[in-house]
Amino acid sequence: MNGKIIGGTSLPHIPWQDKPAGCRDVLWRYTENPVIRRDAVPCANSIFNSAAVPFGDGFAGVFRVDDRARNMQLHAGFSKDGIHWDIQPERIEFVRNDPEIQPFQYGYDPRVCFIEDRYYVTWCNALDWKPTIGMAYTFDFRTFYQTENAFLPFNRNGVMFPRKINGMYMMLSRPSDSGHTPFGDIFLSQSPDLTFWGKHRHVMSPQAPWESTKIGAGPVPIETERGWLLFYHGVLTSCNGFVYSFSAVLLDRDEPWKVLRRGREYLLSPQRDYECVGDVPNVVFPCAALTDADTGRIAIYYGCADTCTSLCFTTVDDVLAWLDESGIAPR
Ligand code: BMA
Repeated sequence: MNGKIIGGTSLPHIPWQDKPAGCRDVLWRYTENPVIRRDAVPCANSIFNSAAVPFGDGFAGVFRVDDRARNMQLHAGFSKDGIHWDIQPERIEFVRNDPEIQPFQYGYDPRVCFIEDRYYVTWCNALDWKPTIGMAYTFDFRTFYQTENAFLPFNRNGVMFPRKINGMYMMLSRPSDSGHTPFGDIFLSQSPDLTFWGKHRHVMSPQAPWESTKIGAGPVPIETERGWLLFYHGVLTSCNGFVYSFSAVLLDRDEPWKVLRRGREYLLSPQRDYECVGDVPNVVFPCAALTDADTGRIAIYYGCADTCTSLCFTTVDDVLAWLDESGIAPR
């Protein structure tokens, strides 16, 4: 049995291409990848690991732009079709209503999650130059209000759920170290107010070889009749360094720290030139997924080789059927 998307809206203008004839993969790439080139903004060295959401009658997003001094910055952007983007040339200047919140030092790997009446941004934020999960909200992608960091350093890949579950806001994250962390599990934390986070739960650890070094949540989880569908990245350490791929897992709808079924294999790994060659070779890193509740279509934005941004497609039914057929039950 497959599942309908719950709580999602119709998105008839979702970026989309049908699955190519003869393709046996669950997930297929946009033929015109990459959709955002590394130099789409004058100051940019690279634009990757970025998040897009439906906004008005088009789309908006928060983009990781590493500048030519190699500062890691966040920029807002807008698009009519989700494919051609107008990324602001200036970085986001966060408004801090509380002066005790530390001024922005760096930011990377943003996610954007619409909850109730606004868009929340989570990203890897510096607290005294040590990475943790920063938070902000916006109504219009013009003014961003920074709030307290969710966690202490060191942490990365903070990904919120799009609604309260059993009265609590929930966020996935991956506790880490100060460098290119050689370990990492996905954990879940809960909050009554988006400021104080606790009731921490372990969700999952690396299991298969493709993800054996570390794993981290990707786009905001998609609610389906059968559970929360989460795409997540996994890292293998090869003799030539890290290889980032991604797969999917189904989490319990009411207790989302419980894994119902997870992929045995990756769904996408770095195989195209633009995924294998760049500032950091062999990286595909998903940070956002658009969904159309009417058709179950999913469009995933993923960073490629820490250099540019691409799109790939699948459907809720395709991924759930794949998890049923070849996935692993929790042990
Ligand atoms: C991670 C993050 C990501 C990056 C990946 C591969 O630690 O920095 O932004 O894509 O490494 O370099």
